[in-house]
Amino acid sequence: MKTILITGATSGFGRAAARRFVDAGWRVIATGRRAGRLDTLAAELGRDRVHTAAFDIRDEAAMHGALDALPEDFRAIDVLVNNAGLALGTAPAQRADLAQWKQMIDTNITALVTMTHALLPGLIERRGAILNIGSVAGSYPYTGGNVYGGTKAFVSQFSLGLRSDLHGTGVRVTSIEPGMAETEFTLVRTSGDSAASENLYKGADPITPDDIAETLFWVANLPPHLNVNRIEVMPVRQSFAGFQVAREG
Ligand code: NDP
Ligand code: 8X3
Repeated sequence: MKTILITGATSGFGRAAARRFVDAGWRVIATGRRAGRLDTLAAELGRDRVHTAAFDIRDEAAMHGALDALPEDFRAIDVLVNNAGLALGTAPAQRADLAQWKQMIDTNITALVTMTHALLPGLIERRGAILNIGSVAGSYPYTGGNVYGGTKAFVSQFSLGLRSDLHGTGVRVTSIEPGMAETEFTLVRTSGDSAASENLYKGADPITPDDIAETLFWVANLPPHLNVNRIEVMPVRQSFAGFQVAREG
């Protein structure tokens, strides 16, 4: 039986992935800050199959404490899904809140590399896999995307760098880069504006959490000689807009 650690499993992609992997017989370590949500998930999926660890992923000591406290059955982690992350705010850089920028960097970058660093020795031992959740925002700029897009560009490039460093170890690394997906992402980004969230997704046929769970499951179950470096996936109804020009006068 294989074991997967999924960060940010209280909602959205992470929670759907926890369900998908348990459904297929995997053990899941589910993390996030909302202990109540994690407990509900473990009750739903079975406590023998789901170990939960509630901590703020920006808290390095709490992260190490949770990893040190893993029960024997959950210690041999085969796959790490670095999913916990967020966007905060949509204001242009000149009006952005610096605290929000730092929170995105601390969560989407610093915590992601800290978790990766902690699990790398075991992943190398087991010839495991690292699946990082990037975003189309890391490749295509949009106004108000500033630091969020920057953090996801980091995820994409860090994933490639890991591939290079891990050459010969058998460890696989994939950056999965979704476009618009209906999760709690926009609620979080807008500090709880449910109308903004509903309006964004209305009529757009967005990506669903299950779509990304299925993508993660496919990548994690590929034959061991294959590495998917990067997957970019968007709703059919989302595409690209052009450049903008600030004209004189
Ligand atoms: P959700 O808001 O639904 O889920 C985010 C998850 O991240 C939650 O489980 C949340 O848990 C966790 N998280 C956030 N901050 C922390 C923290 N400080 N400590 C621990 N856990 C944290 O959004 P998504 O499912 O959409 O987001 C998952 C990933 O997908 C993110 O990295 C996001 O950037 C990325 N993404 C999302 C897209 C979208 O359109 N939805 C598109 C492309 C990428 P809790 O709040 O309980 O701590
Ligand atoms: C989330 C996708 O386009 O809202 O990463 O930035 S987008």
